[in-house]
Amino acid sequence: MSSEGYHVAVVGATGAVGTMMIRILEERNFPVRSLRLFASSRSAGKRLKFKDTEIPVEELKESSLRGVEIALFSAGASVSRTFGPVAVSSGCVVVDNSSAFRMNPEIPLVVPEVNPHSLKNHRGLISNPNCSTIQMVVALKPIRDVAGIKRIVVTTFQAVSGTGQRAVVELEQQVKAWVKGESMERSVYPHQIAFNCLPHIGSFLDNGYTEEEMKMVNETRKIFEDPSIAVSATTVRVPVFYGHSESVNVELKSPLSPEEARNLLAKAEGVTVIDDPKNNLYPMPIHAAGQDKTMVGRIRKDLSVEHGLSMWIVADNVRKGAATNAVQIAEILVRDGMI
Ligand code: NAP
Ligand code: 3JN
Repeated sequence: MSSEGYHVAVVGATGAVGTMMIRILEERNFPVRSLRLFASSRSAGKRLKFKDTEIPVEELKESSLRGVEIALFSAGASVSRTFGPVAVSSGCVVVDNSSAFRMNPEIPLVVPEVNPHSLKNHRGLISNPNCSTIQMVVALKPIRDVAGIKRIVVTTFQAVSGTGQRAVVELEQQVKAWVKGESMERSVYPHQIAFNCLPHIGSFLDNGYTEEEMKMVNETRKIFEDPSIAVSATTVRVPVFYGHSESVNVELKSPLSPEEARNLLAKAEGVTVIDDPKNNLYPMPIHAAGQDKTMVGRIRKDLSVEHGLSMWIVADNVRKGAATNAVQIAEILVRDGMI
């Protein structure tokens, strides 16, 4: 690095995650020497704000990332597959938000509060997990360290921002149409999302689960480096703009009381405990939206198994679930001289 910082790029800069990446680089004062912004040809020439400058968006091409030292990708898996390895071969380190490389055993899948050690010996490409996985493993890590985990049963309640900017607009327009008594248009989801819940995120697979559900299963095992953990996931889209919520039941290897879990979580990196149900205090997406902590509450004994806990986990899916996690990874690379 020069004393003035790094040559950084954001790929997918005009999207829900990309625009948040730009904001998080600024908020966290990441050492940026230059920032280049890439998207599709549709957005070329558009200008986006970073600090007190306006940066033009460029169309992503094969040679675009030459001279870039760190690139944060969030333009979908096919863009990552096409342009990620090319960028790496020109000396760039890529932190990729897509599912393209997550399950590749050679590529680290990283949540800084959970497995930063896996960044050691990276080969230029690093994967950011799925948002639903990130918030769950941040909350379960301190519990797993003390009591071990046999099995996780999770149901998610995922905000529309997880689908991208078009879905945020679709929910907004359906709500406005409902208020005016007009019929609702839909193009992003297979059904109306306003005032509804869709147990359907990603495509359905032959085993009856969705892609999002199987991402949670496989990524959790990889991050915890334990293929024996049983994970059962049901992922549901709900009419919330920002903030994914999760109901999690965890079967432990050894006993841990709700009180002990609460104390562990209160000290854990990246976690805020909000757990005073008698005073109506528990995490909600309206609390989590706009900040970076994973919030945990409703911590109680799971009465259906010998060593079980139930809890409710909420985080901002676009920040901690995607953009902040990626920038935190880049910060570790810089801090530990891995770039
Ligand atoms: P979005 O709002 O739809 O934005 C998509 C972005 O990708 C836009 O900037 C778009 O540019 C750009 N893009 C599309 N095709 C491109 C191409 N051929 N070349 C260059 N750029 C292209 O979606 P999003 O919510 O930000 O999500 C983007 C991706 O991030 C997802 O597909 C997923 O892989 C990943 N993601 C990860 C998580 C996570 O859980 N970690 C969460 C959400 C998303 P234009 O504006 O020019 O079309
Ligand atoms: O739906 C959500 O809440 C999260 C969506 C993530 C997502 C959306 C489209 C494509 C992903 C992802 O990060 O797994 C992908 C993908 O990269 O496959």
